[in-house]
Amino acid sequence: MRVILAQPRGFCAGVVRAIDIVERALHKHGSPVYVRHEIVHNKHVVDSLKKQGARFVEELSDVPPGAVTIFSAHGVGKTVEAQARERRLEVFDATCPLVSKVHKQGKQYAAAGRRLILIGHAGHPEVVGTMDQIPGEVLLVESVAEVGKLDFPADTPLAYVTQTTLSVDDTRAIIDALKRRFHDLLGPNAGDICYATQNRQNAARELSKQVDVLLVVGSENSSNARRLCEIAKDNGIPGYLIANGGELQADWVRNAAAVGVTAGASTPESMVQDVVAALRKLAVVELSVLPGLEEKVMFRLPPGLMDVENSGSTDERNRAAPR
Ligand code: 0JX
Ligand code: SF4
Repeated sequence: MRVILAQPRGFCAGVVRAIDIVERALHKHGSPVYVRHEIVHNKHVVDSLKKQGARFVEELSDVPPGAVTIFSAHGVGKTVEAQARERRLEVFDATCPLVSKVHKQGKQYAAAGRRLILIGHAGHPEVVGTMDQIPGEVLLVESVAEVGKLDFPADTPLAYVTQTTLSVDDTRAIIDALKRRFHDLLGPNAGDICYATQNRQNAARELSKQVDVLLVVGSENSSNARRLCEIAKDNGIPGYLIANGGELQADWVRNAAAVGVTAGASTPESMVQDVVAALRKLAVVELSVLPGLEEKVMFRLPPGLMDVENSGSTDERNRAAPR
């Protein structure tokens, strides 16, 4: 069986930074540190940080007053920021700088008097945070069909921002539909879909042309990982989202001459290798990596943690990853 790994795959710069923040905060302050929401949407990452002393909560009311608290990579709204101040929490903000950039852009459009549209998935923590960062009403649009339901005049001054982990193709279709209906519309051309999301989707699309089935390693609640699975299906091959090698079903790959493997931005490389190991139990594997982009993006840590050592065990940074 030929097994081809996508490149790039797995951890993005925002995820590396977010995990780094939790581990450095633990090193600086000791256990426990509290993390609001899963730091990234990956069970293996969360479990590893729990073992190191992180405590995960959904609401700040579950954090003792004054405790060290970290906001997840997906960002938070104004309401959560205010709660943190009220409880005098010592906050380290692991919001990805590319998510913060969307918040800033949305605020600028709102300040210029434009009605704001957010293209994204309802209920996703990034969407909840972004909607609550932008003053005034923000209209959420999830599909082309929903563009048709917006009931304001064609010349209304509008602007849009987008969730960072959407499907590039779906988002382009929604933006085109908005442009067809409204004449005074501002927004970034391809939306705010981040470099990592775009690169992983491009690589998955390329890989899907060369394999019979695509395995996407990632958690169910990871938006960007789910989008990678959709790409397989859009290219006419089956795509399966699996958390690790234990979830692989022999049936999926039994008749496949070539199996593609990729991973969401929050998936550790060790889980990709776990899936490869599971494939090796089913067949003799010839492993290769699809030539692709090498990402060099890195984000700066918050000031209070820059000089702190990281002795954490989640720190894989894809160092051992085959390229
Ligand atoms: O569910 P998402 O894809 O937005 O997040 P995940 O899987 O935690 O990926 C990394 C964080 C992305 C924030 O933009
Ligand atoms: Fe940041 Fe993009 Fe990674 Fe999200 S997927 S954490 S926006 S780099």
